[in-house]
Amino acid sequence: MVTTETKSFQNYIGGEWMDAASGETFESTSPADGETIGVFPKSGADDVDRAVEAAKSAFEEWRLVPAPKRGEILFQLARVLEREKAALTDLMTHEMGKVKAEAGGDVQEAIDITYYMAGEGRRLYGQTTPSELRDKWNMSVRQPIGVVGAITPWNFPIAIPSWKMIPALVCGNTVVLKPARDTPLLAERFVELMAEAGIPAGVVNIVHGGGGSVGDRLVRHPDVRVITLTGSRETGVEVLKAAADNLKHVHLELGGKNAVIVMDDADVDLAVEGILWSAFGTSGQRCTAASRVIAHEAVYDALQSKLVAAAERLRLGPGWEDDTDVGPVINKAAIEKIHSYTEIGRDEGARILTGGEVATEGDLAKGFFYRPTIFGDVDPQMRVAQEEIFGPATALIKVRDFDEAIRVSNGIKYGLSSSIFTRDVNKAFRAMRDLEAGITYVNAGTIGAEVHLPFGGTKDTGNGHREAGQAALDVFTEWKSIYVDYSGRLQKAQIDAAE
Ligand code: UN1
Repeated sequence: MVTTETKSFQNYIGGEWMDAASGETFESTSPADGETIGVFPKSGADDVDRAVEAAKSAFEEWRLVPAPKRGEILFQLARVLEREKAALTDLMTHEMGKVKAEAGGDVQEAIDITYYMAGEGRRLYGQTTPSELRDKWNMSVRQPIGVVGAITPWNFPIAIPSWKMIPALVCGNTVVLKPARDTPLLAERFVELMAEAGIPAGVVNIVHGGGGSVGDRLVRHPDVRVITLTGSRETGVEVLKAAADNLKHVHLELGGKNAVIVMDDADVDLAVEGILWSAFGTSGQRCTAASRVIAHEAVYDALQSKLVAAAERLRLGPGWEDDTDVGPVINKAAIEKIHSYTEIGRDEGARILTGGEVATEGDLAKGFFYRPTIFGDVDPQMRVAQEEIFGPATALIKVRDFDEAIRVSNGIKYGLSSSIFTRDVNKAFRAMRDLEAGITYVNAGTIGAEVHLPFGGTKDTGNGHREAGQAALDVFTEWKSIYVDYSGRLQKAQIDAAE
């Protein structure tokens, strides 16, 4: 699939493909073997301004296209994505690095949300409600907001742009997408397919480049009314501050430090499978990854030995090979950060039960491979138990009872995903109530959110919004309340009593 000769790609603005105004470029390379995937425009403020202008003028027409018609175009997009699933999956194993099954899942999430939101074109329900006065009609309707700036990460290079763009579009907004610099080709392909499916010129625009230039201008541009970002907590805070002067709507999806709780009555083998999948799937590069395991003391030793043995059986390799369990991490900075946490954990007194090193044998030396790492004897306050590592590493914490497990699980600044393995229905329901997180799994790991439920977190994971499901509509629409008086006289609410 990926070309042997380096291909150049462009921004898509107002229905036209074009280079950055500066003519500068950057390369996308594979984290698995360093292969060059393509050359992309390194854009700046001028390019963003042009894209926002295109999106702003396209909004005037797109907002008037009947929502069911917008939905029909999205149904077509879903079919195009299905047709391209295998190609996008293969490209993802090369450009982002995740393994084939997970890359297919990433594309499938985009297909799922596209079908789901396309159907929303025939719903987008508002409310009607009686008036307190006679001969008066009250209703509320959702209205599009305008230009949406979508800033997306590399870890779900198709799924996350889809969660942001597709609901924005069905609601009648237009979009400027700034994809992650590590996965520009996947984003570019996605936008190409959107154009093929019939999304009109200017309704979707893509501007490649860095956060400091493209992202910052998007966030500050007065004509961008909504910013939706998935990224780090630090970036989220910066974006929120930068958007404050223009009182923009800001939707933030930030970090996680998610825990799996394993109680003394749990099916330990099932828990091991769930932890392995949640901690080392996508090489731990999910905001929903299980980077902590909180085990009841009665099962701690058994869980630890089974988990370590299972982690050591995982095969590292390029994502496109069928027998690979764990792919590379995204880039050099990532592998350095992950390894620095191994050092931090060691210094803090955690035991490195397995992993803790860069994998370099054979062809692995060409990419950024880190051995699945398990820290043992971890104290809940250690940095490896508090900070997001975003790599294949998880910290084992021993607790005495259920209450302590909940306390430790909640004892972090983030609140994205959470999980408990137990056969006790009472404990399961208490956990569902008391875990401070946007997502709780019972007898499953911390990953695997489905697109028709709200996705997002509490505390420092975000700013109170959710994407996916019906909740996403609240990010991309503004409520309007409409009162129609057909009495033929002036009636005053709160003052005139209806007889
Ligand atoms: C993310 O890591 O940013 O539940 C999103 C999951 C996926 C989405 C993860 N469906 O892990």
